[in-house]
Amino acid sequence: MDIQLEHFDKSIQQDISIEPKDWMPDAYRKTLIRQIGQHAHSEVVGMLPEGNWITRAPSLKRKAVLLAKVQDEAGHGLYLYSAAETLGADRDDMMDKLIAGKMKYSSIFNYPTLTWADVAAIGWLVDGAAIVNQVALCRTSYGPYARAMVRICKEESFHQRQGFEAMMMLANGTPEQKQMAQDAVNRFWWPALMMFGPSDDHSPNSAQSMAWKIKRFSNDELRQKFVDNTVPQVLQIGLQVPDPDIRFNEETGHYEFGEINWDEFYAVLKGQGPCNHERIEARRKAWEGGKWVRDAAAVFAQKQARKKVA
Ligand code: FAQ
Repeated sequence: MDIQLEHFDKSIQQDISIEPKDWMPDAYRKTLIRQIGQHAHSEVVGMLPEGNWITRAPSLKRKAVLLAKVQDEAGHGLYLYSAAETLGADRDDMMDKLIAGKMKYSSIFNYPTLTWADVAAIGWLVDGAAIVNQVALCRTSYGPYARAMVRICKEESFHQRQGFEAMMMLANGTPEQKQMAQDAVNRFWWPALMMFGPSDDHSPNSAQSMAWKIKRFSNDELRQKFVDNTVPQVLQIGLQVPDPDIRFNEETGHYEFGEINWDEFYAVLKGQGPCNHERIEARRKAWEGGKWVRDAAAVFAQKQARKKVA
């Protein structure tokens, strides 16, 4: 066996993290660029549905919290683009691919935020789902990705708590507010379950990613963990899970849940979700509109580098 491959396999087996300068199989590098790139795009596209409510937040406190949260998501995008760059990915190329529809981002951000309760639902359910996935990624085999996840998870837990608190306030408010909260849960529950990806028997990348310890748990395992964590929270604030099949199984200690609408999931992935076009258009405008800033920053960096040499 090739000595480099043998060393890589041994590191994976022994849980020694793979670092940017280490030799790694091309397919491992490619998978990581795909996953980290998609993850970075999700963080940045994910700013759009909530950003939509910054000017309409119901109080100064909610506005300040939302502003901080949306800024955090931009920061997460930056760590993740940097992590992808350590693998040789080029940021301009990743952006071009996102805008051309050649790179994915999380399906969840193709749904609109129709009311303030939807913003609470994103914090609570979407960040809640993201944390379940990302806590597992803190032990992913590629060092820079794992380290980025540690910091991101700390911030995501604040996001989840603020979303839960905002939703709890609505659920305990007037009958109209409670209904608004329930409607938001109805809209976001199933798309949040879809965030974990296709079921294990339809997930083409899982087996190899698990073998490389990029993924530590399967899509279905993480989805189940999210359901088990979240159903009691829904019930605690007096709302209902919009799934007639939800039921606690005393024997397994897990909640059983109904069938996900996979046709909807794949349609969203193909660009047919309610906001796919709008999201990509917003990113295209921001990318093109920000060109002069990137150009100016590049010239400044060159000048600074020349000064150092001189
Ligand atoms: N949406 O074989 P698998 C956040 C794709 S962060 C779109 O199972 P894999 C923070 C998948 O890429 C949310 N595409 O793939 C926040 C693959 O595409 P391919 C993002 C999806 O990679 C909160 C194909 O389907 N988090 O929310 C989705 O082994 C609030 C086949 O799937 C991450 O990205 C989907 N839901 O497992 C921000 C976490 N699911 O091969 C703002 C890191 C699957 O055609 C506000 N990523 N696909 O290129 C992962 O853990 C994995 O990539 C999975 C998918 C689990 C998402």
